[in-house]
Amino acid sequence: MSQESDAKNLIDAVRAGRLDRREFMMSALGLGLTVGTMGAVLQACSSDPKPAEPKPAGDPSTPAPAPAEKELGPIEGELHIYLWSDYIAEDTVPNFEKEFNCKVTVDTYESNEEMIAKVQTGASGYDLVCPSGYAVTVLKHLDLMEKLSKKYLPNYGNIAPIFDKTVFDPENAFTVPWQWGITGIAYRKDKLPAPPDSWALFQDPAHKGKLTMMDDMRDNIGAWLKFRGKSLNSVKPEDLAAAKADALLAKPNLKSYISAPVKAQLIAGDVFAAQLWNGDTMQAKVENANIEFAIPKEGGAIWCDSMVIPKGAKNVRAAHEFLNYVLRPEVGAAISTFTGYGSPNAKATASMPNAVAYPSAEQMKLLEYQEDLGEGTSAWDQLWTEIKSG
Ligand code: N2P
Repeated sequence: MSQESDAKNLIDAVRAGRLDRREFMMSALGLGLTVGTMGAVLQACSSDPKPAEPKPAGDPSTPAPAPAEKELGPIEGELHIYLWSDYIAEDTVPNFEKEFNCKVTVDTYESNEEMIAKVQTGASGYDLVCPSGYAVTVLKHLDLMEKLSKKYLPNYGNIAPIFDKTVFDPENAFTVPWQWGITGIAYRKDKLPAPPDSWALFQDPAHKGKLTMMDDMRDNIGAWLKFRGKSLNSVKPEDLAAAKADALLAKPNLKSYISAPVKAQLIAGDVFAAQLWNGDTMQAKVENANIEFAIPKEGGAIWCDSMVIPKGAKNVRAAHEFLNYVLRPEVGAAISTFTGYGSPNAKATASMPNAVAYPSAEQMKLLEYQEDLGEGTSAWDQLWTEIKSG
């Protein structure tokens, strides 16, 4: 390596806070850099413009300064995102790459549990992941998230009040809300005699082999709990036993347990009705106008997914830049226009002619937010294994 690139690496390390001045001098000497080069490097670092600091207190009208936030280095050249499938507009990443000169990879998953398992290894290599609310709580208990440095997120204020300081992140310390949505039934109106109004549809042998339910423990068992008038967050053994019996009653009618990828089968007409999320249903409807969405009379789930930075992420500044970028109204609007979900970004929603409206108080009576099951999680895991193998 040339002295120049050695010096550049060192500048990056000092700026990113990975090296203090003493460590810098030691490394520089070890690399055989000349005193002149070392001086130039230090000068370059000290003349690096720093992001604005919060205003000092003193003026009684000035709010108290926010607690010190982590100073981040310059934007890295890469960013690795782990996201639900079909959950971002086609131009979101290419436009970011161009503007920020940062190469982005996006891998996809189909359930929170799949994502958590990967993050839990501690070596996922991802800089951003997108848990649902209850999964944020799980990641928090496992201490698997980095705190956000808000000074790099000036667009955070675009978040709508209802998604600001959520129950799963009351201080807005870890999450940037991404999309919200509802779990219900996607169906082909040209294949069913009437719009489905109950989860009982999946227990009706009339449509055997043409039905699917989600390969997602929380949504699947949650639906059967709602079916019997129970909370979809219940951990009571008797509620779970009833949910298992209902799930097993439906199982012979199901073509498979499948989540977002069922869209292709709905479009083709191989599946007449599928437990699915509203936004993915809308994506399928773009391809086939016979596809509709219904919320069963017994109710369904409502959720909000957020972006978070997993502990140990390598490209933390790039992650912040990406989050601040998607918080721009036009970028947020493009994402929700593609996904068919609701945007938690008030300015994005205001700019969209066909934005998904947040449910009214009346509609909310049918819906319930998913919460962390705490110690009940292992009973659910066990039940889900029994249902799938039963
Ligand atoms: C993926 C939508 C995922 C939403 N297409 C699940 N919370």
